[in-house]
Amino acid sequence: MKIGLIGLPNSGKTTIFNALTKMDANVTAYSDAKAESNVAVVSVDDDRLYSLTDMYKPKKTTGATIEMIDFPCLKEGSAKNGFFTGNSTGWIKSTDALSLVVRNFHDDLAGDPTPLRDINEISMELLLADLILVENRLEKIAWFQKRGQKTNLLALEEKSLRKIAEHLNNNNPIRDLNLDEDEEKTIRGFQFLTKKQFLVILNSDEAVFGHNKDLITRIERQYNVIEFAGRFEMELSRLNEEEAEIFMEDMGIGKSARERLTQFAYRTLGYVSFFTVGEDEVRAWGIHGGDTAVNAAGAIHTDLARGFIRAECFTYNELITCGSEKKVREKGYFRLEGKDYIVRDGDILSIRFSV
Ligand SMILES: Nc1nc2c(ncn2[C@@H]2O[C@H](COP(=O)(O)OP(=O)(O)OP(=O)(O)O)[C@@H](O)[C@H]2O)c(=O)[nH]1
Ligand SMILES: [Mg+2]
Repeated sequence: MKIGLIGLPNSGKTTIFNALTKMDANVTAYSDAKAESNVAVVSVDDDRLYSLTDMYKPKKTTGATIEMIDFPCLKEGSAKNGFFTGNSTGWIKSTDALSLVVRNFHDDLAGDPTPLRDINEISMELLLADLILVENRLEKIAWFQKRGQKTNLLALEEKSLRKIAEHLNNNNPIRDLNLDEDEEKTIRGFQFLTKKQFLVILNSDEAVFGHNKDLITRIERQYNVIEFAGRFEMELSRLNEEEAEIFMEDMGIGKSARERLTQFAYRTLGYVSFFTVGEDEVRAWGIHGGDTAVNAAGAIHTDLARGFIRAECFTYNELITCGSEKKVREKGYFRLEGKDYIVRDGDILSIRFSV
């Protein structure tokens, strides 16, 4: 899973990136238009990994991961000015979800926070970027058709794009539009920005953190939202765990920024984790809810998907109830599943394959 942090200049994207990744990327009071993207992988906390590690005593334990990308600032009017066609485009397009960091603290230059206005502004930028893409493509299709290229595929693409254009013109993101399978197929290559899942991170000043219920309720009418005290949480991420816990308790923060974001992202993006276990490694893997055994195999390695024969499977809960893998077999919980088996959260898989 790849999540891109976007937001207006000085909204605290890099601060939050640092809090999440324990990195030390440059945080500045003034936006640097030439700044590069910061990229890091964060692991998803999962208590089940502790029990599995106890049981298998592997050489290493690896959590499921989420890749975080901190984009340089997004300037007003950036869709028109080509922000989404610049260096960042590839990165932004490759993400599964965009997380919009919204300033909810006073800034000497920009003044008091205007979170609702900021959310609206960026949403509009994203809609506009998609709309430009749609319109350019529609023009091109018209050009092809004028020259006698009239395939069914082109006609279907045109129909889908017109539907999308209308939807965008009514200020609605593409992720809310119902498209049938064929329509989905024709537009997949565009990687529209408003088709991506969208999470709002309200970045509150430590003084007001936890006191923004009304604001959060209003944002929630349209978006998934989570509140962080970015600057405070960046400081926390530099302390050792015990020290951090004391400060977190004081602030009424139950879990670390990383834990909250990864769990929130998992939930709202509909991800599930399965496990692979053994003496070498115990590992959690994140896949989309609804993914099949062969998708799961592919998450581990493309060879496993290509040569997939079957998946041997039992569940984490069965293992814990039985106390050992041997007992799981004795009790008959051990299953063999084919390609189309829908993997569930907590499945422990072993892929049989041949290439
Ligand atoms: N009070 C307060 N200030 C914050 C918070 N988060 C960030 N800041 C301050 O806001 C300024 C900008 O923070 P950055 O993290 O660099 O913001 P950014 O969105 O990455 O900025 P650009 O990449 O330049 O657009 C810095 O001076 C931060 O210390 C916060 O939660 N509370
Ligand atoms: Mg930054």
